[in-house]
Amino acid sequence: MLFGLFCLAVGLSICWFLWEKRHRKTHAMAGGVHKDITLRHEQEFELYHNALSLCSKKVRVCLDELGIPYKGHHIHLIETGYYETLSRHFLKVNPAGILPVLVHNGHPVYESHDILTYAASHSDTPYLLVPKFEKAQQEMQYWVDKASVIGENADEGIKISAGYCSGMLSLPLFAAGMTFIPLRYPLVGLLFHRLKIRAVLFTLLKLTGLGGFAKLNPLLKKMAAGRDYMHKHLSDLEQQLEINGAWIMGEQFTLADVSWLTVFERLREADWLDYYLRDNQYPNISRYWEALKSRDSYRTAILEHGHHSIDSSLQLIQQSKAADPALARKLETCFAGHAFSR
Ligand SMILES: N[C@@H](CCC(=O)N[C@@H](CS)C(=O)NCC(=O)O)C(=O)O
Repeated sequence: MLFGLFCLAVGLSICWFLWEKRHRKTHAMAGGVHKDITLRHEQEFELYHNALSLCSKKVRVCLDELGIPYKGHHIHLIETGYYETLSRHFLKVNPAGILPVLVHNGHPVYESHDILTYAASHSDTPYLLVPKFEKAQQEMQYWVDKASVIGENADEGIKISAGYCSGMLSLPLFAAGMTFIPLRYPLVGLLFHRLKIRAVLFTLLKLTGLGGFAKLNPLLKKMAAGRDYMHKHLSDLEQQLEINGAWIMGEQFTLADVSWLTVFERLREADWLDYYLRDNQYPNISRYWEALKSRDSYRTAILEHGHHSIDSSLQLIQQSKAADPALARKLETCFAGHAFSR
């Protein structure tokens, strides 16, 4: 009898899994607008985004700076609650299962750096966030890319992008945040995530917590590489600001500044800002970060979209470091120089 029930439960679970798998097909999507796809929509612009997601923040700041009104759809990531990005309803919006997605007149636009360019070209005021001349546009694009998450190879990405480094530096934040998420939620990712390595990572972080993470050398090494390469990107930015003054491209606030704003915001919420800005190591960047925070878009697109998971994770990191100064030291010094010695 018991064996019969067990077999029935296993059979039903397999049927459920196969049925769900058929309805949750995921695959990569190219960046830019997809005119061949039309989604249900109510407004000219709609944005699928998440409070914590760095790439979502970038697009929210961009839309607010451009004065483009949009209808927002908040979609959970595992970091803020559960894998809503792997739900059937969201996979219809983006089969890649990632955020953000801008929908313009029903057509989805993928990849945040492409969304910025697309949105800026649909603003009522031409050249609001983009310089007029082609050479300056190319230079701006270099700085946009340097703060973006392009491609899916993080080990290579950190060498060219501060955006990728901030992803690596987020590992302690994610480890802290997973404390508040039940184990069954990351397990869903093991079943349905296109990029299994991400689901494995979050399951592992759930199992280890922040304390356990600090003992996992392979992950610490990755974080340390991101931490050290970030210095290289910040030195480049410091030099650019020294020459150009107020913003990356000089007098004009551009898509490059939009992109870097979210990199610094991630450093703030993952408790790395003091490490990078202490002792006035980067005086121009310190001044620049203050100027970024004083923009209206920082309030409307970042602060007003706060989420309790971000605050609780940051609080937990700060409390853990205060209670165990060795942990703070380890995060700041482990595998120092390793990234450059390979
Ligand atoms: N290159 C993409 C990266 C998008 C991306 O990785 N988004 C993250 C949030 S910042 C995501 O949706 N992750 C969901 C997951 O991996 O499960 C872009 O710039 O839009």
